[in-house]
Amino acid sequence: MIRLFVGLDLPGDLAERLAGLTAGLPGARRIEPENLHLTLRFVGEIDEATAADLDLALTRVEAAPFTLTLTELGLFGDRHRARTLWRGVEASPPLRRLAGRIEAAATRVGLAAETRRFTPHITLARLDSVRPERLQRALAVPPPPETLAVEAFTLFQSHLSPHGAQYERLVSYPLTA
Ligand code: 3AM
Repeated sequence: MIRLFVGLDLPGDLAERLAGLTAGLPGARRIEPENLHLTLRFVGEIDEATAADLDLALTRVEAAPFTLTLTELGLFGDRHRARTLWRGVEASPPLRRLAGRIEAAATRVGLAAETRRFTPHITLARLDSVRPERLQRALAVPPPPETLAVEAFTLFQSHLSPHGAQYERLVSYPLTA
């Protein structure tokens, strides 16, 4: 079995700048720059044969390159405990289209359809049950504008460990005009 997800890789300089946004935040366990990514489709544990089918289906996904705009900082969690700090990404039509085609590829190879709404984001830090109000001041400052030129998407393997997950880039699928 192999634990996979499909996402967008980030150029190293952008990843470094994004990682810098969470420096010094209370209770934040920062995601290392080399692990930063945007998840397009979480796959989870699948067998090697299905992984090979998924790889083939992903090579057949067609989409033109596009540019993404990064947006605000935000939190997942609830009113009492923030769990995840992220930088938002504009859910533009080309991004939704690409995610939709990847979803179609995933269901074609027999994976269960994703039922949750697509909320594109780049997770910057996991939070150890921080009260959201402790982060309000940091979140109120708009982060410097950033864009991301999307010229490929990536199949990642997620390696879980007590020290946090490591994400290995397995295959890059170029977008072509
Ligand atoms: O890209 P982010 O960091 O938001 O939380 C996991 C991570 O999200 C998420 O998939 C990304 C790559 O591991 N993830 C982990 N388990 C998941 C699950 N069961 C999941 N997403 C949906 N369902």
